[in-house]
Amino acid sequence: MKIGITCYPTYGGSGAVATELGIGLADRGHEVHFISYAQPFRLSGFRERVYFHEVEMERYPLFEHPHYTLALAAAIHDTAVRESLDLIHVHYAIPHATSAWIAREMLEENGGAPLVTTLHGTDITLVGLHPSFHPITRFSIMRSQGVTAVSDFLKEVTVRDFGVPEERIEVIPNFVDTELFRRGRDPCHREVFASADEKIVMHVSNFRPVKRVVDVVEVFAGIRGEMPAKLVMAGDGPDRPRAAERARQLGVERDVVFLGKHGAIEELLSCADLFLMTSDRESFGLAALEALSCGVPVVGYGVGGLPEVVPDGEAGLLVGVGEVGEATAAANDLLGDVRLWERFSGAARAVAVERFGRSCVLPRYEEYYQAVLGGSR
Ligand code: GMT
Repeated sequence: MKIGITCYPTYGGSGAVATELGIGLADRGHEVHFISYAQPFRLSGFRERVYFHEVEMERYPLFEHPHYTLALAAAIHDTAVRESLDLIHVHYAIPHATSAWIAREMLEENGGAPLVTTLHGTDITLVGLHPSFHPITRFSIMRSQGVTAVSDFLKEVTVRDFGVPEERIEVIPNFVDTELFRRGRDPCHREVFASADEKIVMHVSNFRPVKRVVDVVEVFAGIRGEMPAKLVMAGDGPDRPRAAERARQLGVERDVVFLGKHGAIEELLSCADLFLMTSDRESFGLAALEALSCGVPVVGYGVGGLPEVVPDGEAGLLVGVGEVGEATAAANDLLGDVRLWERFSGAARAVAVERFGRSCVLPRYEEYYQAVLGGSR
């Protein structure tokens, strides 16, 4: 198949999944055309059958705001015609599904490649819910020939809040490259962050308010009170200064490293002892899955789709939102008991390999594409 993929190219789960999907499809013989305003952050080096089309943005003094939605529609249309795309797959509904719908309307005369929209999270649970965006988000979803959601939770919320018929949404979970994300890989930077007797606690996110990164620091301070440990914070975003300030207030700033955005998270996760995810909403939690794949148990808030990814009491321990004390106790239990940690670590890896491995999930997309192309969706 010739597949066009549109996603956000910046650091974030939806862009990561879309890119890994495109790479995986190309490895399986498909031709993949990424269409976005910048090269997706996980797309590096030359890859056979993978192409990138940058969306051109015309600047004109009359336009106070750049018209990305239109520019993207034009780029999708252009790519679909030039490359004879069989299918267009957009990740994150806003504005990608709308741009792709416009492109398809223009394509009618050229045969019209069907559109698949994958819902990822805040496109449904936050941004799309805003009254000004709700109707156009629903419209764009309904006009997609195929719709997938990354978790049962996200499907349920889409049915409930957007009135999309249940049978229109296929749940295809996110996946992880379990060969890349694995324990003990080389290089691994354990000794850079911690001495042999110290535990490494890790958090990876875009530091937006939804991630509650101050809670991460508070849980870590509770761990640090019990044992030698370091907290590695990877990523960047608006709440980083608040997290740094909280670390200072709690007297743990010397044990907390803020790395900023990092292009090779697998080199960090592969030597972590515990992953913290304290989001107040999370439709899936890709970073948690990548941690599991590295045999790193997860402690976090059991909201949204996270319990579908992290089996509570098996590969991680999940508590209620804002229950910092409970999360701290859970983290200390896991880190303070080697046997328990090893059991959880083994289960974490098994969950990632058996349920969310690339080779399990990629064929589901291929089958779904075939169903959409065959008109049975
Ligand atoms: O929805 C967002 O906040 C952005 C999005 C992204 O691009 O990172 O994250 C969502 O999609 C990820 C990939 O499917 C999921 O792992 C995240 O759980 C989800 N974020 C939220 O639901 C907050």
